[in-house]
Amino acid sequence: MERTLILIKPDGVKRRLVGEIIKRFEKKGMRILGMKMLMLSKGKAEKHYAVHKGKPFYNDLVNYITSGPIIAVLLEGNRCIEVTRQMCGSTDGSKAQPGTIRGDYSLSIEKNIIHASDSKESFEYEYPIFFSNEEILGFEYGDEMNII
Ligand code: 3AN
Repeated sequence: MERTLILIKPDGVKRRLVGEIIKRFEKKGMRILGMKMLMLSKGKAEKHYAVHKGKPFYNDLVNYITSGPIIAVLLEGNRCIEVTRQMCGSTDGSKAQPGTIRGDYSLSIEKNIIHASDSKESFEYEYPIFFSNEEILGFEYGDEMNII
């Protein structure tokens, strides 16, 4: 079963959207295998966004993601990497489709509420920045047949 990582960014936390966002993934049928609230260190933020190093928005991105608490959630579900990305919507909240998280709650390309891994490779790189293997709880929900 596929896994992915989402981060609710400081704007999502400060705007009290945590429950609203997690609710969407739960109702879609994804399983939460790990979840924590944390202040990201600069070093970890730089590692997470290493692919963007050198881009004009890189410093602002690192400063923003470290500016307040974030929520990291490790999800599991059928094709959940692509499904999660679709549910987040386009990077720029002002262009994201209504009905998506960014389309419903953001007008900004920088303060766009949520991060979600964009590939299996990105997930494998990103999740250890936030979770140790012991913090990922691979239990059975027991209701898979109702969802997939
Ligand atoms: P996504 O989060 O949709 O995968 P990426 O990976 O292209 O988007 O960019 C990572 C993050 O960098 C975005 N979530 C956004 O916060 C920020 N970002 C991307 N492009 C820009 C830009 N042109 N100006 C400012 N921030 C940007």
